Amino acid sequence: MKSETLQRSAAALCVTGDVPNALSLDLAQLEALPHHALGPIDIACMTGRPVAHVDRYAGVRLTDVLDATGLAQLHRSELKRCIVVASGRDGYQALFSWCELYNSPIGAQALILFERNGEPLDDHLGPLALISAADTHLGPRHLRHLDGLAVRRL
Ligand SMILES: Nc1nc2c(c(=O)[nH]1)N[C@H]1C(S)=C(S)[C@@H](COP(=O)(O)O)O[C@H]1N2
Ligand SMILES: [Mo]
Repeated sequence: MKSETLQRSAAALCVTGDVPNALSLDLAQLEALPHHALGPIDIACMTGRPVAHVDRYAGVRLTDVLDATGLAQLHRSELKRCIVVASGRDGYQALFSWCELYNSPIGAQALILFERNGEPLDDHLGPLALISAADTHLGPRHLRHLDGLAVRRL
């Protein structure tokens, strides 16, 4: 088996924290969720430094993955106090609030990515990455090597 194939099949995303059912999803389980695509987009750091131009990204909604943990069973008063911490293999973190994901235009464009221009993500980005494509500067929440989501109720 080629190493890229091996890495793709081993890709796992753990969803933990204050959720009714913690999950670990492999790539096949993620790919079974409804697919969403976006692009073309320009990714830039907060400083304005250009990072990348991407014609097409595809993946699944962060909210669809969170819903698979039964998150919606929490009472609304608790959900409004939840944040979602996405982490990369290097410890880099990107944060979302439940309100922005479920009650703002951010949610529809917050994707867990596994495909760029019709191909698996390259070694710099993946196997899994995350983007919040409705942000002003896309760099900070364009998280490479996504490996975990943790829900924290404040
Ligand atoms: N895993 C991970 N993803 C990350 C970062 C990081 O340090 N680690 N930095 C973020 C920031 S602030 C920017 S601007 C871009 C930089 O992209 P590059 O590392 O491809 O230049 O990646 C984002 N995603
Ligand atoms: Mo950045």
